[in-house]
Parts: sequence; structure tokens; C-alpha cells
Amino acid sequence: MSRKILVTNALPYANGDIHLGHLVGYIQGDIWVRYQRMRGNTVHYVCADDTHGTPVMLRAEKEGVTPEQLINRVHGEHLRDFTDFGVAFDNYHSTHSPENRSYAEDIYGKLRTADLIDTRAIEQYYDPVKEMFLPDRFIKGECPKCGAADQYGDNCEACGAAYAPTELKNPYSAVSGAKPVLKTSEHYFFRLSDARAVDFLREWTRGSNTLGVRRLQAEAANKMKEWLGEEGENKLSDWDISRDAPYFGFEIPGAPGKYFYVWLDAPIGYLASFRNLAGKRNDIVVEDYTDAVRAEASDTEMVHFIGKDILYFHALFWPAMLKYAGYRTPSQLCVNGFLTVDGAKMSKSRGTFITARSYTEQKLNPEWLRYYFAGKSNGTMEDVDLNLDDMIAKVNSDLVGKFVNIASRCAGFVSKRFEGKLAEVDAQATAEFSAAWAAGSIAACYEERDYSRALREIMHLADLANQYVNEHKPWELAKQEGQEARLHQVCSTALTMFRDLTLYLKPVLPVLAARVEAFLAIDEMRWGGEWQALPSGHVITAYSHLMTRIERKQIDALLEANRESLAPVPPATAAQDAKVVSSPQRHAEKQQHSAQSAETASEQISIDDFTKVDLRIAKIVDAQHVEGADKLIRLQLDIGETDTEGKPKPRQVFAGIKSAYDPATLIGRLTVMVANLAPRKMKFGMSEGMVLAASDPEGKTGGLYILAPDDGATPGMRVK
Ligand code: B3M
Ligand code: ZN
Repeated sequence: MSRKILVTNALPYANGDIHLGHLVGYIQGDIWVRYQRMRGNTVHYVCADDTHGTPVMLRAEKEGVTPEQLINRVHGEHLRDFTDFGVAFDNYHSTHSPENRSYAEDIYGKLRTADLIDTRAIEQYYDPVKEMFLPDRFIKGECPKCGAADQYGDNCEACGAAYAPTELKNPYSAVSGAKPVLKTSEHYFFRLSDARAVDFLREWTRGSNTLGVRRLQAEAANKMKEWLGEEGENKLSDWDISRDAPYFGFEIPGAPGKYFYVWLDAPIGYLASFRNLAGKRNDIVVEDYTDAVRAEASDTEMVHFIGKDILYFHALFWPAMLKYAGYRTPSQLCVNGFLTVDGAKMSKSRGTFITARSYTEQKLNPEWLRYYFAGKSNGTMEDVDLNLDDMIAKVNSDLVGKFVNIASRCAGFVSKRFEGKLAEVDAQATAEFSAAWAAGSIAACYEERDYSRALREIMHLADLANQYVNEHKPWELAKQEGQEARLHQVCSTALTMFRDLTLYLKPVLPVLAARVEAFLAIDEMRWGGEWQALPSGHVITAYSHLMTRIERKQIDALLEANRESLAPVPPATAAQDAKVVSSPQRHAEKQQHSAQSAETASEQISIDDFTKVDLRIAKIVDAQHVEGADKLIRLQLDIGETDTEGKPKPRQVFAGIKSAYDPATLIGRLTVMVANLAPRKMKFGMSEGMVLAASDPEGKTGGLYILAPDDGATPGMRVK
């Protein structure tokens, strides 16, 4: 009766780094997959990069590479990050793949045959300089409600108003700065408002899968009710699935110059990755999982782990597309909430916009985070807060203080006094452990993705194990005459308890669990069968330390490494707080973006205050793009300083001026820098000062102007 499950995680967009916010959902998915496998179920776990759309196209252009080069590089980075955090996909593919094109064309063709595709003319903003239609996120202007400058085309971050891009006052293209014009073009639509689709979705979103589990969590089902309206009502509008060239994506068959909108082929990427996996193996019959009739006959499941911001796409468009193209629909959506850090939105200026990469580079143990996130995951759509002090406390007290401590206090005696051989366990002492196993409630927690409760139950058992060790004090038995047998039994019993705890923690802590399996010299632990103690006579290997404590200073270094507080930064990007989008129609093209900033009125200072600032004429001797930073240029500034051998020693400064300057054009110029700013360790290296620039919030393309001295000034001159 083993289950056959295709599990996916949302496909990260190929336009940015994996950060801890992403990892919440990936870790939740990976834990579930590992648990299912330990139960003996067959799981295929796939993901891919979501590669199409305007942001990738423009970013590649800006970096001077092709979109293919960009997505190849990012693919490698994303896969490495997932691997580092133990998120072990069977396949990590790409939506820019032949498999995806062929599925997209097939699904589209079948929707056409089902008379669910329509065309109609749409009037939209067009950038006459760049010669392209502008997605909402690439149009800026003044808010029609409150007048705030520099607002995006869909909503105002100052007053929260939502509007159409055509309502913005003084709109301009964020790509070229040009004034956009309205232009009409033909678009393709998926007719979601068709009565068939509406009826189907009403039923589907309320339904259960073949195991009787609701397809949607209660909160998600409620959201759907809101979006679908009352019985008899029809609130769905048709979905615009085409975009005009230039666009990075798949051209629509029979529609030259029209491309599938990125969100049309993104979820199809799940199937593409799975198909690609099947091509590398010979034990997977793809259609048993993907074809409506065959999936039902072969009783397979398809489970998607996603974030709540993309529920709309996965609970409406996606099942409807699949249904009317003859594909199987998802068995279940597992929706997670957003991540906050220390109770607030992740923020680049506070250093809490933490990338996966920086975490591993700072040598923090990924399993600390897996454990902490698991403890905060209860299977609902609630947001998860990463409280850094709490994480330190939990990991240190639960994992190091309670769990690892059991083995570290007993293993040594077994190796030193009994040649690694175990004795018969104390059956009375392990009674609660075998009862817990038989009751299966920890398994049920994993099944329901209530990892938080699973960990509470596991830690309760860890407390019992510690009590047992504390009561019998092997370190004292070891000193007492004639207590050899008792010592042997106590340590063996504690190690069986430790084995149980490890098994229970294994979906969360796979690396640690594998080390324990090696230490205990046991096979890979599985879930199922009768409870058994480690047998008497079994020989274990020498214990070596399993996990270190987290120190606050490691967390501080992590925050420092992620802090991007740079000057000058134009007002529109001053607070680079990552905002996670939530309204249903917002999509991949609306990247994480800046929060509104306010120009603050200056307060008076004395001349003494002013002279504290050491301003110098600096020559830009080098300027380079910074890999992985959207806004930064790495400058080398000569202010006449030399090293011990008298060679010129320029200062390195990271400046947030990339939106306005091409690095090549800066080399050789003179400018003004603050020379006595405390050096700051940034994600990309040390920043040893800052350059000054004027900024204009209303300004086009960047709106930034670095300062230049009059002729005659030389590097190192003081400015006052
Ligand atoms: N790429 C998420 C995003 O970038 C989107 C998920 C696709 S899942 C099919 O907002
Ligand atoms: Zn406003």
C-alpha cells in the first residue's frame, strides 16, 4: 500500500538569490519528502528555475549577457544553495527547456480545442524608446491618490492605494525614462470566466484528494471562496496569457511575435522537470502521474508546496489549465506563510535580508535553521518568525543540551569499558519509547506537516531520556565497585533512546542523523515495523562530537554580512526592505522592491560637527560591477594614500550608483569621498568610505549625480 507521490516546491525566479524567506517552504517540502520516504513511500521530488519574462530579459541586458547565460549561472547558484540546506530534489530543471515548451504547447493547444482561448485587443503602456510594452512594475509615476513620487504602476507604497498604471500622474518608463504612450495590441486570454471553469473550480477548491485529505488548507479554501464568490456569482475574469515581443519566453504557436506569459509556463515547469527526470531513469512512467485518466487508475498523487503569495495561480489558473487539457489536477496544495525576522519584514538595511549563500559562507550549520524552521511550521499559512535569539536558545538547549548530550554522556563508557559492545536494555525504562512508537503520533504530525508538534513530542521524549541518565548517573556508576553491569545497561538503554530520537529527527536533520547512523553502526533508519531496542552485543563505533552550539557573535556576523547600508542611495531605494507581494494578481514580474522613503528635513549642526567629516578629493582608479548586487558598483578611490612600501593604496568603496552609471565611464574621474567613515564589512567585501552624490527622487533613470571638483583639484585634497 505504498503511496506514489510527485512532490514539487515553487520554482524560484531566475532573477535573484535564494534567501531565508524562500527556504521556509523548501525546508517544509523537503522534510515531508524525507518523512514519506522513511515510510517506504515512493516520492519524486522536483523543482526548477522559473526563467521567463521581462525581468530576466532586462537583467541579462544590463549585465551584458544573453538571457540563457544569465539563467544558466543562476541555475547553478540556486541548486548549490538548495543542496547546502539539504533540500534534495531528485531533479532541478528549468522552464526554459524543450520539455517545458512541449508541455506548454500541448496544454495551450488543448485549451484552444476546448474553446477556452480567446483574443482581444488591449491598450497598454508602451515605451517608445525601448520599443516594448511595459509591465506594471516598470512604469513609475506619481500616485493618483496622494501624489507621492516614484510609485509603481499598480499600487502606492506611501498610501497603499491600488490603481491601474494609466492612472499614474506623469508616468515614465523605469527602463528608459521615456514617457510611455498608450498602444493597442492583440492579447490571448484563457477564458477562466467560462461557466465550466467556474463550476469546476468551486468544486475543486472545496474537495479532497483520494486519501480524504482536503486539497487546500482551511485558510486557503476560505480565500478561494472569497475569490470565487457566492454560488451563482462569477467573479473570475479571463486571464491574459500572452505578451508581445521583445519577451524572453516561448513564442505562441501560430501567433508570431506573441509569447506565453511567464506564469503560463511556470507551473508547467513542474511537469517538465518530472519528464526530464524520467528521461534519466527507467522506473518512472510519467503519464501515470500526469494524465488525468492514468493518474486516477494508478492512484498517484501530485502535491505542490507553495508560498501564500502564489496561491491564486496554483488554486485557480493551474488546476483549470490542467483540467481542460486532460491532465491530472493537483492532489494537494501545501501553502506556507511569509518569513519575518525578529518580528519585522526582512530588511537589507538591518541585514535581515539573509541570503542562503551568506549563511553557509559564514559557516553556520544549515541544520540549525532546518530545526528552527521546523519548530515554527505547523501546517498552516501563518507567517513564520525567525527570532534570532530564540533560534540560538532553541538549538543550543534542544539539540545540543538535550539531544546530543544523551549520546555524549554515555557513548564513551561503552567504547572504553565494553569495547563498543551494547548490553541488553532496561525494558522498563524504554517502555514510553516503545509506546510512543506504537502510537504513531509523531508520524501523524509529520504527515500533517505539523512539525512544530512533532518536535515538541520528540523533545518530551528527550527529556525522559535525560531524566533517565540523570537518575542513573553513569559517570558515578563508573567509579563504583561492582556496578559494571548496571553501567553497561544504563548506557545501552540511553543509546537506544538516543537512536529513537534520531530517527524521529531524521526528516529535519538528515546530516546529523546520518552521522548518528554511522556512530551507532546501524542501517539507514526507516519508519515502520515493530519497535526494537538496539540488540545486546551490537557494536558501535567511537563517538565524535555531533553538533556545536550557536554563538550570538556568529549571528551578528551574519547580519553584518547581509547589511547593505550604503551611501549614497537614492531615496527611492534608501530602504531596500524586501516586500513580499500578496495580492493575487501580482506576479513574478513584480519583484521584491523598495519601500517608500521620506526626505527628512535637516536639523542644524555646528561647524565642529561638520569638520568631523573628513572629505577628500578622490580619483576613481577602478570601477566594477559587483556580482550579485543590483545597485552597487565597486570603486577603488585614490586619495593619495600609500602602503608601507610607498605604493599607492586606493580605498575600496561600494557605492549604490549602478542605476545611474556604467562603471567604465567612471574610471579616471575625480569625485569627493568621506574618508573617515568607519570601515564596514559588507556582503561583498570591506567598504572603506563613501562617495557623495546628489539625488533627485523625481529624476529619470537613476536620478543620481556624483560630485566632481573644478579643474586643478588633486587626489587627497581636503574639502571643507
Ligand atoms: N517564480 C515565484 C515568484 O518569483 C514564482 C513561482 C513559480 S511556481 C510555478 O514570485
Ligand atoms: Zn499614494
